[in-house]
Amino acid sequence: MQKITFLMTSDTHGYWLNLPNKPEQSLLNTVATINHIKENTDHPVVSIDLGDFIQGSSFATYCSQIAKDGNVFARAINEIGYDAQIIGNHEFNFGAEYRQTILEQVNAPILCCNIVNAETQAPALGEAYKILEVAGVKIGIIGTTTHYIPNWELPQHYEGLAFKDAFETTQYYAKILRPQVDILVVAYHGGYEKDLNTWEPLEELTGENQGARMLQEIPEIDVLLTGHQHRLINQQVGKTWTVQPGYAGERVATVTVSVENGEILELTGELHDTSKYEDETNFKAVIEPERTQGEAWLNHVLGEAILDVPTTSVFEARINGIPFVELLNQLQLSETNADFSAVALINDSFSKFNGPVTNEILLEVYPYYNRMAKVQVTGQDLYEIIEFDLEYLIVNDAGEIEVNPEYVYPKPRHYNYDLFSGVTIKADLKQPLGQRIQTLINEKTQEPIDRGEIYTLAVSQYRAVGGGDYKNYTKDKIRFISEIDIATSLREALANYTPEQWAYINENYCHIEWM
Ligand SMILES: [Mn+2]
Repeated sequence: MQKITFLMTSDTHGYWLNLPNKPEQSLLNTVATINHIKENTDHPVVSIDLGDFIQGSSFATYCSQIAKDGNVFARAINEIGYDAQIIGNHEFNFGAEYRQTILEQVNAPILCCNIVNAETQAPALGEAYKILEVAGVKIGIIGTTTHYIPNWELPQHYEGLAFKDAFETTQYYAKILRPQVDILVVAYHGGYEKDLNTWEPLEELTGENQGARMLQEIPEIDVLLTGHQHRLINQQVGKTWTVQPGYAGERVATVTVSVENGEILELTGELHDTSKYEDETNFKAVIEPERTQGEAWLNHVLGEAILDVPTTSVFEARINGIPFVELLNQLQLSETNADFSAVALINDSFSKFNGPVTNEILLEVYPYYNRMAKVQVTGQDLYEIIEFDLEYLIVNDAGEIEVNPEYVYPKPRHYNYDLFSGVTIKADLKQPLGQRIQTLINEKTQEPIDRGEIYTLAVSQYRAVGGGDYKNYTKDKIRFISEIDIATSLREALANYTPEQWAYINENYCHIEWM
């Protein structure tokens, strides 16, 4: 009998300096965990990273936007010594040149079966699969990426590429590989669209996540590695073992397969908590000099924000408005000249954007790279967009407003709720979904929004291309996309805003009335 352990990381998101909300921990702990597992395993270990490894942390933003060099991520990946690298959706965020330069520096084979050259239909970012022979055992690894990327990404970031259905392409290669290998591994940068015990859908079945369907309909798979949703999953489903190791290196997943004469005898999996392991190898040296340079840049003070913080509760800020969000809306309005603006309050760090603001604080409060878009909509579109937006909120039996549980589980999606400016919304959340707007008032004219009229609305590029599954945002409605991104625009405000501009925001941040 031979044992093989598949070790996997996913969605590490460049957290080499410290983890979100865990300043004492970083990917150095993840590396220590990987080393510990390898040293304490007396049979072969095959290591796979599932992608989303160059974007997310403020350090990753420093590398892409300031140093304009992501070589540090390739160096780190190479030093860890993976056997395969998979592509995540966030690998597309900073454009083709940045992405390709990093991928070319990665030693491990890049596996991606379903992102293809639009003309030739051949895999464009690496090989579709790889067959390894380890201790006499034949292992097939298929790499797959969620094909939903065009629903989030700027078109110029995937020019010349086509995204084939992840499920269908994986199924196609699984049938080809199965007769050739003893163990078939699918490494899928995507998650599960259904509950793995009840098979109840967990979300609208858009194709973003197809892991459950792979488990149900591709029996050829022995090990299904997943990511993208940042969930902690470790279980057997039928004959397949499947795992997902969370976010930012918080867990390392292992799946151990016992095989004899080509037959699989046993599968077991584990999620290893990385907070328990300290780096003793001075891996830190591998990420120098970027680490030190990045820290210096992150600690630089950009200017002073004179913003009121009427609440530190992110829930209250979302339902009543907050000056920080008004600042984002005002920046989008001045950049695009749109009639109205909508933007999400991404996380609960907004109260830090007050007083002296460093690059670190700015990127904690606004961590994404997003440009600003102007979209042309009818008044009817605006009604439908805001009705869909309001589905984020429900009223419980006690008559209190709360977050719709569908936006909390399985993946928190609070970033899909936008707050508006330039239009005053009067809404009654006790009415059925889709019928909650009582009136929409154009703040410029004080007239109601006319359903037949044409308006312009400023939103993030993510929203404009369809992010968040708002049906009314389609690419044909985009009239303008800014050159600068929202974080850069925030930096300019910190440098240039007058006391009058700050005061205006502090007085005019509320645009919603609950009935
Ligand atoms: Mn991710």
